[in-house]
Amino acid sequence: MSAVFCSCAVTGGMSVPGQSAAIPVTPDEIVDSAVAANAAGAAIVHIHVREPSTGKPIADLRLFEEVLAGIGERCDAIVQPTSGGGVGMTVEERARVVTECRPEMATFNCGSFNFGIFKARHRPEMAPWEIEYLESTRDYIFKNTFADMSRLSELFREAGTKPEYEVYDVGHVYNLAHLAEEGLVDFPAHIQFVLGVLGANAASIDQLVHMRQTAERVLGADRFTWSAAGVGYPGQFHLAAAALMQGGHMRVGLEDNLRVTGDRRAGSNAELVEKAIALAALLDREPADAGAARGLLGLAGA
Ligand code: KMH
Ligand code: ZN
Repeated sequence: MSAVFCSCAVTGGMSVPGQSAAIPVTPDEIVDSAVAANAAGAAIVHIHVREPSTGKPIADLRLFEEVLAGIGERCDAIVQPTSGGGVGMTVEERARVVTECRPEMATFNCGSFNFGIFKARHRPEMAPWEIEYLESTRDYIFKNTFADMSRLSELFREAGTKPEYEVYDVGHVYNLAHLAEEGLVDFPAHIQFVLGVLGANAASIDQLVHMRQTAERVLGADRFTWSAAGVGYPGQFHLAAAALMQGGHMRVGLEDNLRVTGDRRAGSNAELVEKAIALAALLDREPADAGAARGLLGLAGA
């Protein structure tokens, strides 16, 4: 059985708390949820922070420090903060968690694109700012220009942080190849194929295969590890299963999807991780703990 690691995207920056009461908001809630996800089998916990009083995604360094330290005290998960952030944040704000906290890993977004979350249902429990946040994405571009990516590459290197390259569409693979040509990528790299965002590629098996094969062709098959993250339901589990079948790793979590089954909303991140880990066992893949995942990723703490 080949080893597979599971990431859990715990809270997110492109969702609002009124979408589900299960989304953790305060630092304590985010820490508890991440620790429980790790206990359920997630080797990596992907972290955003939110303003505690409202749940609005923000890039506050003190909150990141509190959450990263809180998780580190209670489990040995690979704690992977975002450098993607959320609506309205500048790239400088987004990068500060990397430069100041120097995490062993962080996300690195591989291109600019429309990122629409305005189709999320308006629920009675949403505050006015949440509806505005969702609606504002009709006119929102997730900005990751070549200048941003070059600068971020340098900052990641200076911090000693391994990037997880977030690739949402096939053109982003070519952006990553360009960064490699410029000498800005350290190999082996780690790619997260994030499929299902409105504005980028679809969460379908054929697109995952196409993007993986393209990455193998332009970067070299033995030069990267990869994982798949499907946004929405059933995309999250369809892509986890497809990744398991193709030798990749998987990401689940409330950042990307709020349902465990078609008729049941998730009560926690741990529930989503449990389902992904069960799929791994059914498909003869051995779940890796954080230590084993560090080895697979070539992280220093392995
Ligand atoms: N929210 C996502 C679809 C990041 O945080 O850098 C992708 C993501 C990016 O997780
Ligand atoms: Zn994220």
